[in-house]
Amino acid sequence: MSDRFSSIATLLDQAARTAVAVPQVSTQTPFSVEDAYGIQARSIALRCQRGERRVGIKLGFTSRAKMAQMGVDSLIWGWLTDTMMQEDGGEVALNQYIHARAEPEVCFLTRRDIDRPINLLEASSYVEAVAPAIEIIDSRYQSFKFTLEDVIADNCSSAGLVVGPWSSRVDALANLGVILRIDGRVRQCGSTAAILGHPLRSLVQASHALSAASASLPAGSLVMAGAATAAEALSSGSHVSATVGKLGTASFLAS
Ligand code: OOG
Ligand code: MG
Repeated sequence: MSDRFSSIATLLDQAARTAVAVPQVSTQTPFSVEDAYGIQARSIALRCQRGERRVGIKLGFTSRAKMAQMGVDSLIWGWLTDTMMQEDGGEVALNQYIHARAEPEVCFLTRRDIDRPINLLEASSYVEAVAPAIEIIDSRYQSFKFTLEDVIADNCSSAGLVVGPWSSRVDALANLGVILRIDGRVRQCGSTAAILGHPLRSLVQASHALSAASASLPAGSLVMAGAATAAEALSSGSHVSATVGKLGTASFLAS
């Protein structure tokens, strides 16, 4: 990787570690989507060198609500690491983030290695369990503004995740109501059908993205399917919950 891209990876990694935003990069130094994934890989390698462990991947922009909110209309993916995981029902300190937002998601726990492109018919056989989840996103760019290339380089704003109770009801995922509440008030609502028509399609897309990147995901990994609604900004003292139909609720207290 060129020095130029490697220094962008270091810049973004540092912004995440110090919780200090940086200006958008692609406006100064244009780069391609392929380069952006290279920068992302480099920044994840920096995390792993510090002892972080990959626990899965996340999909982004799998719903129209998210595409419209951020003005980006291509599916993206990034890595999740162990230090991003937050306890369900616990406290999440906001000072580790720059300008964190929360969004309601569905999380898959994989049953088999994902090491080739899979199709929708076989997707459920790759799932051990599903859970309602909240993704905490935190763009490392000032004002949460980015291009497609910028956000991919920034590991797709991955910052935290709260995974609710696991269930084996993979067959019940179609068209479940999704509600994001802050302090008990409904702030966003939608349906699991907003996620590419069915959240299992995110798993299919994940397998294709991994294979295009010559990467694979071991059994026992997490796959976040992408938000069904727009994200909401967080402030300390807020109690945040996401309910996904009969799958139940994931929650945390922002402190
Ligand atoms: C990019 C991440 C998008 C989703 O679920 O669509 C995403 C962002 O909005 O900052 O995580
Ligand atoms: Mg998300």
